[in-house]
Amino acid sequence: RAASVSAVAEESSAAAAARGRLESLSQVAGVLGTQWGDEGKGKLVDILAQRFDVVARCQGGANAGHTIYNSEGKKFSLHLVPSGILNENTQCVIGNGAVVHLPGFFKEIDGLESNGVSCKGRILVSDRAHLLFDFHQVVDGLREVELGNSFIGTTKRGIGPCYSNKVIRNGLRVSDLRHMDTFGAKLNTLLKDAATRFKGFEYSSKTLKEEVEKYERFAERLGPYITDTVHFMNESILQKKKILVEGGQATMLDIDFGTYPFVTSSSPSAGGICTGLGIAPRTLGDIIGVPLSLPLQNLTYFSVQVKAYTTRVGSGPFPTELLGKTGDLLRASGMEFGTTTGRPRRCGWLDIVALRYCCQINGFSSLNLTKLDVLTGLKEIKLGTSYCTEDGKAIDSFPADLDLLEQTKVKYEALPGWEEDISSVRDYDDLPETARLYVERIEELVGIPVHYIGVGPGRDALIYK
Ligand code: 2SA
Ligand code: GDP
Ligand code: MG
Repeated sequence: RAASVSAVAEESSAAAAARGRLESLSQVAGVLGTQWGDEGKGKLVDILAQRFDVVARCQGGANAGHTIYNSEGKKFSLHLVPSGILNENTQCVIGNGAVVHLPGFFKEIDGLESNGVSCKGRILVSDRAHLLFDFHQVVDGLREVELGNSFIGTTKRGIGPCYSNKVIRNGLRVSDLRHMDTFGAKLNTLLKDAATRFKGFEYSSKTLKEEVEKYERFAERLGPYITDTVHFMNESILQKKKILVEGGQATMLDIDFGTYPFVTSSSPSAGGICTGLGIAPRTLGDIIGVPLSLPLQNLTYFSVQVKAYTTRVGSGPFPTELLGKTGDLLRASGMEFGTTTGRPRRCGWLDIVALRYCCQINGFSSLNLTKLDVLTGLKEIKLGTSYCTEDGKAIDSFPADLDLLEQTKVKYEALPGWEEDISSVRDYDDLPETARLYVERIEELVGIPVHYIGVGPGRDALIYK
């Protein structure tokens, strides 16, 4: 009996430590992907949302696919709506850095509402965010066809074409919905440009008229959501509200730092938070190492999502890719299929070189190692620890040059696997020794502590380390 009492005492002290860590999460926190996306960001955001007043998206659009299972095990696939929506006390922000496809947005809201999730008054859409039209999706598809064998493997959600219009400075923003008198003429310019550029793209004055009429209806429906979110975010910071930033995609898909051109068109790394929400870098003091001044007493806390192995969907280099049986096994047991498009994801070993590069760029303070359960049953698990050229010359940093990256040889370290089912483990010490060895070797190689470990898709399948 004494032993069981002490076990209870031990358990509650571990639980208290985990609770303490959660309580001490800073005022502005972020969950960002470190690989090529789909690390399980949605799950952690949903769990952490209980501790935050605001959950904000700062980049990307409905190319993202964030899967969450609620407490009853019901599955939700979110695309543009932030993953905080399942927590009824959280306000959700779609920031200026995001791109908004209104037909998809309303469909997503209708789906949530019909599943009992109330969205009314809980989602704020930036008046500075760009509008993504159906024609952007058509152009996305046409561009992919035009690229032939060099296609990017986009989600065909119109992301690149919409951001192109933003950067070339003729895009339409959410605030343009307040000026329907000039909306049609601006949209006409975009459609005309697309028709000039792409042979297969056709449109008529009837198409334009129908589109404008549709947007007149959308403008009315979106009215209550439209917000100056820059003002809202900064006021929220002054009011000491807790803010969680939810990244879409990941650093290796970043327009600047990813495996260009096989990347998305936004900045899913830490820099995208400031530009995509209009909050000052000093709110991210922990990352850039600047001493904080009032009223921001809390350091920013960044949780970095790392899948215990690596996946990538779409084309582009993937140094630790497994093309044989082990890759197929990971795909099957990890159910690695695109949340937005259903495409099979490419699978490979954890790439420490890419992970270190990501940590340099983002300055993460902890790791969330997800899907450790998927590795169960493998006799041996490998970690890609360094890169070298074909003739054995060491490559010191993650190469920008795709040709070099394609030829890169990866040096691996092999660790023993485990057989035990770990999906119901909740205490770190209850993991098999070899699983702990794997986690601790990653911490050692990357130099950042692992604070969370995912052992299943459900809300409760998380170990607080
Ligand atoms: P895009 O559509 O222009 O952003 O595509 C450019 C590249 O970015 C990749 N990308 C993604 N990679 C992983 N997951 C994403 N979201 C979905 C998911 C993907 C899906 O959660 O599974 O369902 O296929 C995502 N979004 C963009 C894309 O594959 C291209 O490599
Ligand atoms: P995101 O884009 O980073 O939010 O990730 P996705 O939702 O696209 O893909 C992650 C998938 O893994 C989803 O189906 C999740 O339900 C699932 N998942 C998340 N964490 C875990 C975990 O620790 N173990 C297992 N087996 N599945 C997980
Ligand atoms: Mg995803």
